[in-house]
Amino acid sequence: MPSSRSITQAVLSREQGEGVGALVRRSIGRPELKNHDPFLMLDEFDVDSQGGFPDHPHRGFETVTYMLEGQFQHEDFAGHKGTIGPGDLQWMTAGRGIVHSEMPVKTNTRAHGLQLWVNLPKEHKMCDPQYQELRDQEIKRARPEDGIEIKVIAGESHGVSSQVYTRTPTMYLDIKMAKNKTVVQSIPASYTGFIYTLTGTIYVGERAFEGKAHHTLVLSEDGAETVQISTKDQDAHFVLIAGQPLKEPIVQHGPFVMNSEDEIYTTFDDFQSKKNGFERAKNWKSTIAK
Ligand code: FJE
Ligand code: FE
Repeated sequence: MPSSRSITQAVLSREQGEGVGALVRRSIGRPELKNHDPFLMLDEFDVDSQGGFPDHPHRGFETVTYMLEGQFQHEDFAGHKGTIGPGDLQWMTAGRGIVHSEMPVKTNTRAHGLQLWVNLPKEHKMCDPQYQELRDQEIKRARPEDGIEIKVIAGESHGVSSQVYTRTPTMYLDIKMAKNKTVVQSIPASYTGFIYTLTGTIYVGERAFEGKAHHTLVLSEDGAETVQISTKDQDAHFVLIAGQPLKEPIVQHGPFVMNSEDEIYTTFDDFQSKKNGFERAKNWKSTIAK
């Protein structure tokens, strides 16, 4: 068995329109990278003050919003409301139902960040909605050596553990590396995973697979329990995301992700009739969407 995972697929994400006047680079969820169990979607979003994601529902999974630059506001049908800024995290378990609005704060800086959709196992799909919110300073860092900073958003790195509770076992690391550095990160053998590169170029695995910015680099599933990542002549910034595959049927209709067609029909009915978790959607309109 190799000691480091290698890269089995590399896909560039170009900007595409999404939501209302928003741009995203879609990683997981694009045609070449459908349902990377347990992950459903990863978007690198870049939204100006004109765009956003006005009132929309979710059921059956979690949305994890991690800001890189600028400010984003959110408001849901239960009155939960707030603003997240650079480095802040919102881990939202939609469970049986959330209706909310996600809009940039109207300033001159773009709102830039990542939104990951983590699927929920069957027994958690209809759980109570939950928010886990961490400010930048509350997210723990591992510094295995000078020039390597790892923000532990979920899971564990170099003895540092995240306080986020994951119903689907998930590792989510934000890694910044100076040039000419090498890091070796442990990953549970059973996890599937990928790297999404934000800036710079990295080299992954024993064969030093080259990954440039805005690429999804899919990790091999060969039982190796580490991944080795190096930089050469450039600093780099990327996220490493891995998780335990659920191996359950996935039936997705937009923002509803269940295990069968039947459950999706029930979900449409629940949403239309405002029941089984969507009660508060009755006559609700967010105050932050235009
Ligand atoms: C969407 C359903 C959705 N990418 N990146 C359908 F939930 C969404 C949606 C998002 C989204 C939100 C943020 Cl803050 C960041 C995102 C999709 O809200 F766009 C469609 N079409
Ligand atoms: Fe949403």
